[in-house]
Amino acid sequence: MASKQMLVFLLIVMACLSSISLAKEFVVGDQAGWRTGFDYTAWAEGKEFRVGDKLVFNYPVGSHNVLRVDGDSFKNCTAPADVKPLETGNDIITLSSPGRKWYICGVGKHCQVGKMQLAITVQENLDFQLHDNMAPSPSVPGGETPNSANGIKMSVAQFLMVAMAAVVMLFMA
Ligand SMILES: [Cu+2]
Repeated sequence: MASKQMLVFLLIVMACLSSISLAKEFVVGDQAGWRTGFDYTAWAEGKEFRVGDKLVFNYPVGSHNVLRVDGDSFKNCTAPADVKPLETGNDIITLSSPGRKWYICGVGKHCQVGKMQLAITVQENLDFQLHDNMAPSPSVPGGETPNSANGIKMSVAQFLMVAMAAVVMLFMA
């Protein structure tokens, strides 16, 4: 029955599409963007960051930059020499591992005085991660993905849905 197989195919496609939309994009500071005098601690409060989500830093090119640092550098507002700043004005960082993450601006005294500091905690993505190498890595304008953890992700519900579709397909055959 071609139409039944088509239905199963559509179910699988839907499951894949909905899994893609699971990854969230956080625009740091929302409309304010990445600037001095904004409370990024308050901004991050209550937000759930998960592996696979993205941080977007928006700012006028040349005014600021983004440095990924460790906890000590964050506290002291120091930029280690080996940290390459992101400076496109639209820096996108894919959160590729769980744990505490720190970002500061390395321009002038923007960190010390302007409080351009963002600390977040990234939580493990509880979803199944399948076929890590099958998905083409998405292009990341202006940013670099530290580790390529971009794969097709499926939630438990979606996995069950696909499994059910497979069972249905078996019965239809
Ligand atoms: Cu700055």
